Amino acid sequence: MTNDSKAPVTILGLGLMGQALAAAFLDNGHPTTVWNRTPAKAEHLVARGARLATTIDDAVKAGLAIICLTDYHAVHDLLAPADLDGAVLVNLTSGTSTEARDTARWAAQRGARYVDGAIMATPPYIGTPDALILLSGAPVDDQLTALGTVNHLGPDHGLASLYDAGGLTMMWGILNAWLHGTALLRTAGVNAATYAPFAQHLARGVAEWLPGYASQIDNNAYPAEASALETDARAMDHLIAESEAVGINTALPRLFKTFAARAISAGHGGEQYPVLIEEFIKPGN
Ligand code: FVH
Repeated sequence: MTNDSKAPVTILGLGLMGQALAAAFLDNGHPTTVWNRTPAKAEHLVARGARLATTIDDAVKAGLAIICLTDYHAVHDLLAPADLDGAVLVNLTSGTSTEARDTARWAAQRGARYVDGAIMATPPYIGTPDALILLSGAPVDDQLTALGTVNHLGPDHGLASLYDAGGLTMMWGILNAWLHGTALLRTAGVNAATYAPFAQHLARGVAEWLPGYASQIDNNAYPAEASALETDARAMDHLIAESEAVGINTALPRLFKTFAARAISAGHGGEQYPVLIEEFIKPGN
């Protein structure tokens, strides 16, 4: 049942994620319009009470226009022929901060309000508090709460994409480190399920360090309160040697050592680990 107090929304793009977005709005009583390049994907949503937009102009004018396509090229392909004057666009397609800022300018020139966003969840979590929806640009937060936990990051349209990228680097960094540890332990017959709780404990412990390390970075001061970078570098040599000795891949520990060696060469060997930010902010690899 639609609820007149709920903002009308349109979902443009009914892929795996778009389907979940539309279902969440329908579940929460929003008058929901849907559009997809392949109309057949809308059939079950129409059966649940969604309205199928006949044109793109109809779709973007039927309500808050939430776009969830493969990439920004698809977004521009889709919207280029549309009359966007007065439309409110919420683009939840993955992309870069440059694409977000460029699209915001492009939309404003066409008379549209533009919000850029990133979905930090997979489709099954949409509609639950675990689905973190990051937004940047014009505020529309209260109209999107049907999707999950909405976090508006500020007026810079590029912020949601940057946080998304920052989330991905954390995810893959943790997973790759865990996989390296799992490979080490497997050489001694310790299976992944046995090592995983230990790895989780370590990950939680390191996560506790982040606020203090962030303060060191923001203050540009890295007193070695726990250990100096040179101590870490020696342990990295040990990790490389161990990985070689047991016959597993050494690329990840060697990458750790590459960053540390550069910082030590720059004179930071006696400082705390976060001083490595000096290497991460340099372009190149
Ligand atoms: N699925 C996930 O778990 C992740 C979670 C994090 C955020 N991503 C991003 O969400 C965007 C959509 O992802 P998706 O999983 O829904 O992707 P698909 O199932 O492949 O659906 C793609 C839709 O895009 C439509 N489309 C593609 N190109 C065009 C175009 N040129 N013009 C119009 N529509 C286009 C496609 O239409 P169709 O093939 O059904 O006709 C789908 O509706 C994505 O940015 C993820 O990174 C999801």
